[in-house]
Amino acid sequence: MADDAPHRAGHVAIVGRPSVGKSTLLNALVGARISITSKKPQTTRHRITGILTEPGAQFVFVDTPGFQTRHRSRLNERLNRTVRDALAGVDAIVVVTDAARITEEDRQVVDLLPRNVPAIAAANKIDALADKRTLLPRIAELAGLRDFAAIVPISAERGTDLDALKRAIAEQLPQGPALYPDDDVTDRDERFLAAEFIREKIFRQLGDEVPYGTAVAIDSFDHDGGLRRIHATVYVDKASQRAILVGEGGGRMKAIATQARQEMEALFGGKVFLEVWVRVKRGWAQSDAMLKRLGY
Ligand SMILES: Nc1nc2c(ncn2[C@@H]2O[C@H](COP(=O)(O)OP(=O)(O)OP(=O)(O)O)[C@@H](O)[C@H]2O)c(=O)[nH]1
Ligand SMILES: [Mg+2]
Repeated sequence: MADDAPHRAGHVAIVGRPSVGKSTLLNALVGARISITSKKPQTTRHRITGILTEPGAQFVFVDTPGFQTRHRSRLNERLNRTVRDALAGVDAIVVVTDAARITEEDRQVVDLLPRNVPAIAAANKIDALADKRTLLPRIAELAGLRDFAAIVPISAERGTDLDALKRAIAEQLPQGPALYPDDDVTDRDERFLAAEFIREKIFRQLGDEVPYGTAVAIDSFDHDGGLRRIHATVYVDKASQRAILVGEGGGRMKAIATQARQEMEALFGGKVFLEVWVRVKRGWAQSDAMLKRLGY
């Protein structure tokens, strides 16, 4: 952008089916690990903003849960509603897909988007393509789904062509002053981020079943000089999940808590004391009261 170009600022929703790399992209764009990521689908359960301030523009990116249509549960209905709500009032939308294939779920996500908001397609994970020539038919396929303002192949993990993506987004943002102070990176507080880091380590360290049966609540978060004292509870659905999560002699939970604490200390910039309890709460994912308490 030329020096005399008008300043732009706006909200940009990042949407897509589960596991395409939305949260990895948010973190790469913002340059900080604020949104948790893992190989497992539906890692993200909340709307999270990541703020990027550049000389000519401020981007307020909104990460969302993977929109999914296959498994029905009360939690999934809420996740999908979170995606729909996040789309309201944004200035632009980035639809993330996997550069290797366009699926029926991708089509359903595109169909969900408001017509009057400009959308940009980001075909992610180009680093994983064995043959780059397969990109062209994918781009043609994407172009058939909607009148995208731009289609940009990227690798969120490697940071490839994120500048091109940012330029394409900036063109769609309204002119106006910054919306947040220029050193803000997210609208979420440390309490929220602490719970998310615990959930990330559970998603990364455990097999397929247990992570989906868990939710994390922060019971207390106190400042004691430079030390943060955090007490958290991990809710699980069944006693068998509790046993797996706690591990022999409490070893598994200890490892999860240690990794989560290190992540918190890096982001918060200070020492953390973390104590985590595991409690069985049958049917928490089907209970409106519990879901509300957990912030879903
Ligand atoms: N090879 C490759 N892998 C990537 C890239 N971006 C993300 N991934 C991987 O894809 C997996 C899913 O990434 P996430 O960022 O958690 O995906 P998401 O779309 O936020 O997933 P949900 O929140 O579950 O919907 C992780 O294992 C990432 O490391 C990329 O550019 N290349
Ligand atoms: Mg995510």
